Amino acid sequence: MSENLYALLAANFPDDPSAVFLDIENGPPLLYGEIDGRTARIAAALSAHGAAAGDRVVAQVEKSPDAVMLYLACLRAGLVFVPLNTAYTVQEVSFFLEDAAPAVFVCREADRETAEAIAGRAGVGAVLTLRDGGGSLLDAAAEARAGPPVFARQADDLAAILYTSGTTGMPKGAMLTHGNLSSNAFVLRDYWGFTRSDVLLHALPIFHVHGLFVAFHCALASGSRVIFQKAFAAEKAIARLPEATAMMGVPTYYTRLLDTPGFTAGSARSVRLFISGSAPLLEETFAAFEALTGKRILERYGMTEVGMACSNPLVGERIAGTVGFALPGVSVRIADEAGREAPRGTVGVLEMTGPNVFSGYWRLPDKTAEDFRPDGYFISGDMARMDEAGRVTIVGRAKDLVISGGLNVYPKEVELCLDALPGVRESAVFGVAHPDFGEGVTAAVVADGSMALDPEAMLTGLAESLANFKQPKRIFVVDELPRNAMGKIQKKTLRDRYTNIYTG
Ligand code: MLC
Ligand code: AMP
Repeated sequence: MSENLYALLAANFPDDPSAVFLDIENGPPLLYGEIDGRTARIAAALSAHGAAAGDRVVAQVEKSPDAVMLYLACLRAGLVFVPLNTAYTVQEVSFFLEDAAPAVFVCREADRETAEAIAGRAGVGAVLTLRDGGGSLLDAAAEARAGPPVFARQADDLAAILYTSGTTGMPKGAMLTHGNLSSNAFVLRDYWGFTRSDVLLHALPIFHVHGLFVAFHCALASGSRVIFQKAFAAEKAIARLPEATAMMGVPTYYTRLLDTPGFTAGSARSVRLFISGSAPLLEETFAAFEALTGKRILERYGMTEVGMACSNPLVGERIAGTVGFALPGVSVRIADEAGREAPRGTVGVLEMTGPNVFSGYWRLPDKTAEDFRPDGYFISGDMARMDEAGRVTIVGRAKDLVISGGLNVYPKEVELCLDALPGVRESAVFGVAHPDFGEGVTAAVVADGSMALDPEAMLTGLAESLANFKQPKRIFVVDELPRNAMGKIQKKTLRDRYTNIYTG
C-alpha cells in the first residue's frame, strides 16, 4: 500500500466538496473539493518541466494558497519539497540551489532575473514563478488537462528537505520522509483533538516545520477549516479569533496579542486551544494570558529534524515552563554526554527516537552519524530534565543558538560574515533577552586596527550575505572579547554585560 502523505491526508478530507479548506482574506475560499484537481494540474506542470519523482523542487515564494497547493502537489507527485525562508539573500539561496540540486526552482516574480542567473550557475533545470500572467507554473497547470494519479511512495521515501543552519555556520538539509511527516500528522491530530468542526487561525510562515507541517497537517488530517492570514499581525488575528477554535504561534505572537489593547477575554472565547512552540514561552506570558483570557496556553516542543516530540496534554494539567510529555510513539530520554540515560530530575541532553525522527542530513553522512547515538537516538542539543512522571522541562541549549521570534540564528554563521567585513579582527554573537523577539541577536566586534569600525556600516555590509532576521539588532565595538584560561570566548560574560540593553 502506498504511504504517500498526500493520499493519507486526502483520505480524511470532508466528503462534502464545498467544505472550506482555506478561508482567504479578500478572496474566494479554497475548497476541499478543489485540492485534488489543483494539485494534480500543478504536478502535471512540474512533470512537463522535467521534474520526476525523487527530484527536489526548491521554492522561495510568498505565503499564498498557491504556495500551499505547490507543497501538496509535490507530495502527490513524489517530488521532494524544499521551502526557503523569503528573507534569505541571493547568496544564501545560491548555496541552497547548489546543495539541493533541484529540477525546478520556484521563485517570486520580482526575483526572476537574479533567480535565473544563480539557478543557471547551479545547473537547475527550470526556474518558474507561481503566477505572473504568462509562462508561470500555474498557467502551465491551467493548461494541463488531467494530472497524474497520486504517485506511490513508501514510508521511507523523501517528502521534504528543510534547511537548518548549524553550529559550524554551514546550513544542512534535514531529510524528512513521508513516514516521518505522516506519523507526526496523525499523532498530533489525535493528541490535540482536531476534528472537522475546528477552525484554525493560521498566521505562521510556511517555510518551517511549525507553519507548514504542524499546522497544515493537523487541519488537513481532520478536514478542518483554516483562517489563512499572510503573516502575523495582532490586530488582524484579533479580528478573526472569534471565529477560530484553535491557534498556533511562537511566543512572540502571544506577547504581541497581550500588548494589543483590543485583545480581551471575548477575543479568545471561542478558542479551545492556543498552542505555543519553537521557542520558550515565558511563565509570565503563560500567566498573563490565563489571567486575561482564562485559557492556558498548551506548550509543545519540536525541531526541524524530528517534527514535534513533546507536548503538554490536551486534557490534564498544562504546566507553564514545561513542554509536557513525549508524544505517543516518540521515545524521549535525558542523557549524559556519553548517551547514558540520566536519573530523573537531573539535567542532560534531550535525545529522541521514533517514526517522526528524520533520516539524516542531505549529502552529509558524517554529520548525520555525529548526531545519532548507536542505538538510534537523535541528539537534539537542547538541555532538559524529566520528572518522575515523564514531564520534560527545557532548561537551556548545549548548542550555540539564538532563537529570535521563533527563528533560529546560529551565531557562528553571523560571526563568519562579521569577520569577513573590512576592519574586523574577530567577533562574538550571542542572544540577549528581548521583549518582543524573546532573544535579540547581539554582536561584540574587535577591530583589526586598519580602520575605525562603524556599527551602521557593518550592518549595511551584512545585508548582502545574511537574511534580515539574522542580522544583529545591536553591534558593540569592544577592545577585546572575554576569554577563559583556555582562550575560549565567554559568551555568558557578554550576555551578562549587555543583559538590559533591550529590556532596560
Ligand atoms: C522579522 N524581523 C525579525 C524577525 N522577524 N527580527 C528578529 N527576529 C525575527 N523573528 C525583523 C525584520 O528583519 C525587519 O527588520 C523587522 O523585524 C520587520 O520585519 P517583519 O517581517 O515585518 O516582522 P514581523 O512581521 O513583525 O515578524 C516577526 C514575527 C515573525 C515574529 C511575526 O518573525 C514570525 O512569524 N516568526 C515565526 C517564525 C516561525 O514560524 N518559526 C518556526 C520555526 S520551526 P528591519 O530592520 O528590516 O525593519 C521550529 C520547530 C518548532 O522552530 O518547534 O516549531
Ligand atoms: P528549528 O531547528 O528551527 O526547528 O528549532 C528547533 C529548536 O527550537 C529546538 O532545538 C529548541 O531549541 C527550540 N524549541 C522548540 N520548541 C521549544 C519550546 N517549547 N521551548 C524551548 N525551546 C523550543
